[in-house]
Amino acid sequence: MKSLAAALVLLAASAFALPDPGFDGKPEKTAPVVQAKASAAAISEVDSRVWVEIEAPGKAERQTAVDAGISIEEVKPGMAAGFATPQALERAKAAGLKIRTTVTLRQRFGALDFPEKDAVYHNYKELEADMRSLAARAPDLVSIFSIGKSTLGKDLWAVRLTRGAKGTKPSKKPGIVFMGTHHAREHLSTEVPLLIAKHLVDNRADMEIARLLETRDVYFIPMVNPDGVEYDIEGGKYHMHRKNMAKNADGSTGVDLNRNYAWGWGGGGASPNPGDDTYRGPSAFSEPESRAVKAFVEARPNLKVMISYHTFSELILYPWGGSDEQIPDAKALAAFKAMAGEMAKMTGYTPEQSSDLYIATGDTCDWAWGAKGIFAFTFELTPKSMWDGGFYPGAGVVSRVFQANIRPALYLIDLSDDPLRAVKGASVFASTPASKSSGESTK
Ligand code: 0X9
Ligand code: ZN
Repeated sequence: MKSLAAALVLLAASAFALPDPGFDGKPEKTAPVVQAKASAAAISEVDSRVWVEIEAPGKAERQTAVDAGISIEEVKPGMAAGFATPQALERAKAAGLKIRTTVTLRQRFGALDFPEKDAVYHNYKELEADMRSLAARAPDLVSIFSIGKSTLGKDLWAVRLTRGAKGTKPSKKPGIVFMGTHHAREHLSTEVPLLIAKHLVDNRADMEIARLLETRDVYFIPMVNPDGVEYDIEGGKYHMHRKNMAKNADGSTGVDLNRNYAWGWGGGGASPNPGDDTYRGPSAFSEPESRAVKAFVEARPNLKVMISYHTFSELILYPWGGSDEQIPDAKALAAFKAMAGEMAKMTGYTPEQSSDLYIATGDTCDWAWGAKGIFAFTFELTPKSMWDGGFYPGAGVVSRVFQANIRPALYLIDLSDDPLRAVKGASVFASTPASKSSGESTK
């Protein structure tokens, strides 16, 4: 394993990376993302969480760690690592886990700093501005609307791309939704859906993309947790913040939105302790952000596919995540596996059932599949490990990660009319398409 010093050198080196050009070769944006605010510097100084590495020869130890309230972020042979409050660390020790190392967040991430080097990433205002300019560029195709308000009252913006329907007007075309940043510090998960939307608009004259925009109803909600995102970059330094900005009864901040959905809510891998990073909230859908996603989905029975982007680890995950059982519908399971396998070939990511990583209840995709029958995938984007930049891999990766993820996006948009087609390889975007995609629903 690399030393901490080596990793910090690596992270510091990424500070000098130039802003990455967009997919069209033009710089996406040049403005610094945040202005420094004096008050915020102190906040990360009082953050008592630690980065902890535990001995974890197998899933049992990972599960014990998750159940103790540690948010596991990295899995390697023999070990797992992640964030823990002092209380979660004590619970993990009491449960018999062997702790290899702990470091404070300031020790581990103190060298990181947001502004200039990562200016390519979008803060909330910049995201909204880019969405509006996208809509202005192709008003016949693009509309934006708010799906609801965040805990602190920000609009949760959605972009819709389709021909012949605007805003919230219903459509009978098969639908798909791409979402980002349920978890605040996973900023790359906002960039990827935004760049996919831009790609579709800028390449709308391409025959296959024109067909998709004609026959599919495509939604993007790139920032599900804007309060958390803004807090994470406040003051020009990263705060390693995962949750939303809810004020909890015990005075702590935040609910893990990816534990707050009503499928298996309250079960394993989702902490009942408000201070933990994986706090599930006081009840299922207690949070305005997850409630807004629920309402958005329920208003659109045409939605057949969902991607919830996260970082990091380079994984493509499919339900269940809350249980080791396989989903009972054998045909659907075959389609999930075919799609995940195909997209793994396109990206080099690893396909697996979510719970193979660890069991965690109340996640978005379990609910989308379990309650709504939507083929829902969690993508854990780049990098592969904490040592490659973790949540903050720098501006240099944005374009490359988008490039790796555009084909899976086109593939899923294509298959959204009938995801079961995946088992036959029936998409023009598959690596070995069985036949030319008809673009027609087989349902
Ligand atoms: O723990 C999560 O919410 C996801 N990983 S992250 O590092 N982005 O926080 C993974 C969710 C996978 N789902 C389940 N295992 N249920
Ligand atoms: Zn995440």
